[in-house]
Amino acid sequence: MSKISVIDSPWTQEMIEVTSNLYRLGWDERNGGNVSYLLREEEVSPYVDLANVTRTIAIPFDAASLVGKYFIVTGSGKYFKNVAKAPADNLGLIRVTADGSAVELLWGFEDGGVPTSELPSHFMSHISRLTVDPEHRVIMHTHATHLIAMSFTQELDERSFTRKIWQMCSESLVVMPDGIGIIPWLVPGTLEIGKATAEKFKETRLVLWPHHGMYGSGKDMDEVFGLIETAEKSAEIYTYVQAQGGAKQTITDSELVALAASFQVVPKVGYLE
Ligand code: 2HA
Ligand code: ZN
Repeated sequence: MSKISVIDSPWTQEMIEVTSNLYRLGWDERNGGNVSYLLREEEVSPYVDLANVTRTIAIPFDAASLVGKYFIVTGSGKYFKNVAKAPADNLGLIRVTADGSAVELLWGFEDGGVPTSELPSHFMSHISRLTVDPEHRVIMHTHATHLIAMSFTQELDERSFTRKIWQMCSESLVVMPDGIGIIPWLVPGTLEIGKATAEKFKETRLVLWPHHGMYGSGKDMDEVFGLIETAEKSAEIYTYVQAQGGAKQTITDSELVALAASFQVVPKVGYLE
């Protein structure tokens, strides 16, 4: 029985849309950035033959707690710029093998590609977020320009960095009451950076990789994109404020407390006076 084209699936369309938007915003130069999206079998089965594995690709860590799970992911070395015009080369639909040591390719990477070099960070982060949020589905990494710039000029202290982001947009605290986690600078693509990122994701949905980019997580594409673009917007405003000579006034802590109460969010404990 022939299936409907994978490219017409809502989840492929969401991947095309989000990678195109991230590129359009100037955050994902060259092969920068990567996205992985956890899919349910019933979302996948109308589009692909689940028994037809085109390749099996070993992964360098134990993904035992993701056995049998399906993800659509961006490819290693692939450019977000090109996803919309060639989705079947730049994206891949994978399933974790029964022993958690590899992934089976069910669709995509047609020019021989493999999943993102950041698959360890993505998989460890999915595992971490699923333990705190059963609805969790998306991990997104992007080189958001102003957040990266702030990682050079500001202290890499989670509380002080988060407070600056909260102060620059009235919506920031409402969107990200859990704040921004920060890991040390680490070599991308390694298990070490994956472990550090996943550990931070137990407490927050945003993790900054200093001098590199942002990781976001959430239950759907809009939530994660919205988190990252709100943090990045605040970082952009921060940049302009500094360029204009620094803030003469800001949103005060008591105003932030009132904001949180009004929108019924709980700011990370200890972050406001
Ligand atoms: O995939 O952004 O962190 C390219 C990257 C690595
Ligand atoms: Zn990166």
